[in-house]
Amino acid sequence: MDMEKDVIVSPDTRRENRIPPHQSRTLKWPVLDASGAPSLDIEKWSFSIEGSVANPISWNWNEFQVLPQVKVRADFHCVTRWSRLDNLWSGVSMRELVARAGGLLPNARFALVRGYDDGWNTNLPVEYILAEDALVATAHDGAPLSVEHGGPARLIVPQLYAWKSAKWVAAIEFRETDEAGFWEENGYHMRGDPWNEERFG
Ligand SMILES: Nc1nc2c(c(=O)[nH]1)N[C@H]1C(S)=C(S)[C@@H](COP(=O)(O)O)O[C@H]1N2
Ligand SMILES: [Mo]
Repeated sequence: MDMEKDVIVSPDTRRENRIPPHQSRTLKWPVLDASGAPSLDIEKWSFSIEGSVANPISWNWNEFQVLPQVKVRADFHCVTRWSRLDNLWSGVSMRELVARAGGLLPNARFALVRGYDDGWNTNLPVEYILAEDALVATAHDGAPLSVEHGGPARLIVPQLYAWKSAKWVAAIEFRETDEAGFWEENGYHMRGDPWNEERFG
């Protein structure tokens, strides 16, 4: 479906009606976060995969740059009711990252994702973070990801509401049990599928 043949097109983006219930399309890209961008020193940046994987692993910025890159075209649906269509993300696919951590252990059922903004995290089921369109993105529409949108690197999980797509991603912990993250503790849904309007738990 995509003209660029090396682009993974998110399954939701291939739907005929691409706007989930009670969402409206925006051509802008609003900035939304709980407490603003953390100050990050690229020399000290690292990203880790922890918990229920065969070999927990962590990359510094230079190591992360040389991992195989993918491009994903996907829509982005915020629970505050805006949807931004046709984002072109580039970065490293979650499947690639988990493979480099030796793969999931059989008890891995949920992910708890931490941002560099102090205390912020979010939880989701493992099948969404391991979908073919999920990635740690370092660029958007051909430009390096801006700090306000989560640069240098953010998680993108196109098939869930945007709050699961952790900006300034620091670590992903795979777990047997589901633990509520920042918004989830405040009543937001443990899964957050926009097509089923899973806004609140
Ligand atoms: N680390 C971190 N990631 C975060 C947030 C946050 O506060 N901290 N907010 C989430 C919310 S509620 C939304 S809607 C999206 C917004 O992404 P954007 O600012 O790039 O549009 O980021 C999500 N990721
Ligand atoms: Mo949000």
